[in-house]
Amino acid sequence: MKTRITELLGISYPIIQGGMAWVAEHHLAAAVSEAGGLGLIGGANAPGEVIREEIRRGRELTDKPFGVNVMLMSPHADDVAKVVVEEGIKVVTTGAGNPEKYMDMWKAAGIKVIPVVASVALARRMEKYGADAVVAEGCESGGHIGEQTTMTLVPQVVDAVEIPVIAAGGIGDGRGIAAAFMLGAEAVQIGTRFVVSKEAVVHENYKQRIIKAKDIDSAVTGRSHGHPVRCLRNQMTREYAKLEAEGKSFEELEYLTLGALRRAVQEGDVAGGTVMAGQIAGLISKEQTCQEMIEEMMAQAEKLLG
Ligand code: TUI
Repeated sequence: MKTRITELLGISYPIIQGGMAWVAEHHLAAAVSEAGGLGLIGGANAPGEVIREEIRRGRELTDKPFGVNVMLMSPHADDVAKVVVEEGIKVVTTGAGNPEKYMDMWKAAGIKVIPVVASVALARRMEKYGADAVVAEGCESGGHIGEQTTMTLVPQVVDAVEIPVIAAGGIGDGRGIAAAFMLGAEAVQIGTRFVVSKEAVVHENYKQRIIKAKDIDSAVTGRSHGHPVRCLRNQMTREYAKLEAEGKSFEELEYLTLGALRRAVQEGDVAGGTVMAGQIAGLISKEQTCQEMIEEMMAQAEKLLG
């Protein structure tokens, strides 16, 4: 399946891995790139020097290129934006904001820039500013989300821009990939399924929580403050929702969740921590290597697309 995205990124399969906070570290990024997709190191809230080290460790595991996701709400976004240039990274995706102020610097360094967008307006703006492609991410995704679903967002973005579109949100198997292609996407971004990959350095409790999840197990918190985040329902989401309903400030709620994602991913506290995952968690039933996942998904998608 050759598309403008496989050509642009020099990858064998039109699959990129989501830049998931705490999960998308160098082992996962290297494994996805080795398997023929594009792996990504998630900048999340980490300082620039931590990401520099992650990039260098990733390079010890693979000769294939991988990218970095710059999380624009991070207090360290400026530093991470510079580190990717200094380290010679060739593909950057961005999330949770507008990356305009970094675009000239990245383009001058020959970096392919692929902003994640949740609206047609931002997709158009990114094209105008020189983006090479966009990821159109629907609210089926885990983590920080927009309002549009993948089914509605992807075709509207495809019609609005000339650059290639990568679909994200709710895609976890070959049927999802085929559906995304029918909507006009030229690649997909997959997050939740890769969390349960053998190579992901994620606590077994977190992986099992995703594997056991049912269709309706996720909840969105933070809508009242304009920062909606999708996670699997637990003691943390219930407490957050209760305090949000009581009108607690964004700052007070941030304090509650500080460190909660790391606690879930690294220590396995899936009751009191934050378990970010998309709605497709209900479909995911087993741990596999990244290569097994990618080959299985591509075989199914190719059969469906004929
Ligand atoms: O960025 C994501 N997903 C994320 S980031 C993240 S780390 C985090 N943790 C706790 C709270 C907040 C963040 C976890 N998951 N996806 C890409 C994405 N970007 N989805 C939606 C957007 C988005 C939303 C609004 C992008 C731009 C935007 O508006 C920008 C503007 O200025 O118009």
